[in-house]
Amino acid sequence: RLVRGSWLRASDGRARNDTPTLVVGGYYSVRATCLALGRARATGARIVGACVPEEVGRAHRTIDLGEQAGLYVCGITPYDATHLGHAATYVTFDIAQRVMIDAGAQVTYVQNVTDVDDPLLERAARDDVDWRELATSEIELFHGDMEALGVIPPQHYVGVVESMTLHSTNVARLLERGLAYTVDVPAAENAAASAKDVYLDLAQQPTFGSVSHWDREQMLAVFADRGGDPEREGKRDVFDPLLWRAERGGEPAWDGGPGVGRGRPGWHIECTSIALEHLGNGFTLQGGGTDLIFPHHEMSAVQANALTGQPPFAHHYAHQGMVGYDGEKMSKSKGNLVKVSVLRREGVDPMAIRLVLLDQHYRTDWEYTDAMLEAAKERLARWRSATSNDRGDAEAVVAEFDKIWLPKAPVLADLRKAGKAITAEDYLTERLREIRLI
Ligand code: 5CA
Ligand code: ZN
Repeated sequence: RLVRGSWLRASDGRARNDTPTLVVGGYYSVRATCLALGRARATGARIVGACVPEEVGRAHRTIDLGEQAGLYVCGITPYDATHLGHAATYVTFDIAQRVMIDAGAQVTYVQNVTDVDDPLLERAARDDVDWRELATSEIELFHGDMEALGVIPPQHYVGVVESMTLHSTNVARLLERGLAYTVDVPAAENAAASAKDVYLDLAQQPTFGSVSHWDREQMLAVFADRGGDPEREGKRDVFDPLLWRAERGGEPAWDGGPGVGRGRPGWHIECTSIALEHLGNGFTLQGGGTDLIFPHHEMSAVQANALTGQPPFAHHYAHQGMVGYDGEKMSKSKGNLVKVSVLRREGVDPMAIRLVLLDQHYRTDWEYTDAMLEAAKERLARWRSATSNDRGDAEAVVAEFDKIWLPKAPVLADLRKAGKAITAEDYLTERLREIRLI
């Protein structure tokens, strides 16, 4: 199938959707998905839906895909990318997209890039570089890593800066309808006298909590660490999310129009606006890491509900477990990073990296070790050699492969029983192509 998409933003100066990517088959995946599809395949069933990641905190369920499916995955904040945690997230949703395509859906995949945000500005200031240059170089690095990892690009790759009017327009609409309110900026913060921040009034939003299903205590435990400002004076509720941050001296700002004023959007409204614009309300699946369940996905959804009056924003959610290293979550703020670009520079085959990621269950937290990479390199070499020689070792590799990825579906044996002429080499070659390892 031909899938159109590219990693270009409108502001990159070239038209989007101009890079066709050839996808060969491609539904093998993290084990859960594979299990369902493997079973369906083995029985010769026509696959009309795909078992993809879970609802938050709930059991697996099958998503009925229509002909048109919308996928929105939260993109990077472009500094210190791409570490293996990011890569795990985007490879997982690459699988999700391939599953949907394979099930016959026309997938519109949208990803944002948070190209203006506090942590990005802080990093640029620390390193004494222009924040725009930092963002641009990190985005380029990310695209190179994604291409090397065989990730199909989204149809719409959208930056916050280039879509600024979407955000300010939505903030203005919420203010006009009395669903948002303004808060004075403290005098010490170097803003114009008339400057006001804008917050959403959660008391008017009955759907708040319907994405995470968390109680207020759970929410409070992480809110401040994940960009929230529970202590901010003048807010009506501690969790009311920031929609628009009025300009402070020295910070980048855009004209938000009447009622909104100069400033920049809050984090969550960015994903609300970009998804509504490019997918519409009620799209199929929103993804990201588990660190985004609350507040980010909760707030993005509640803001969309406030704008449209028609929940749900996304019908389904799936979250990649956190990848750790040296005993902690791999994160830019802690600096315990293993970067894809560094491994590539060291000469590691990106397909060995992809294999490390595919060998984990997407939903479970896991810790990366160097031994995993060594094992993946060795396994990859063995699998490749089994498809390219006639020493007859393909049978053993097929058995291993099926044990890992198709535990309930001894496909080769089934095919033989059904009288299909297929060799172990043929079979393995086909399987490895499908997960892009050869
Ligand atoms: N720009 C926002 C999303 S709108 C953001 O969270 N950016 S990020 O650069 O911090 O992360 C990019 C993606 O990688 C997010 O989906 C995030 O949930 C995921 N992620 C970050 N760290 C890890 C990790 N250690 N393991 C797995 N996924 C991670
Ligand atoms: Zn997001």
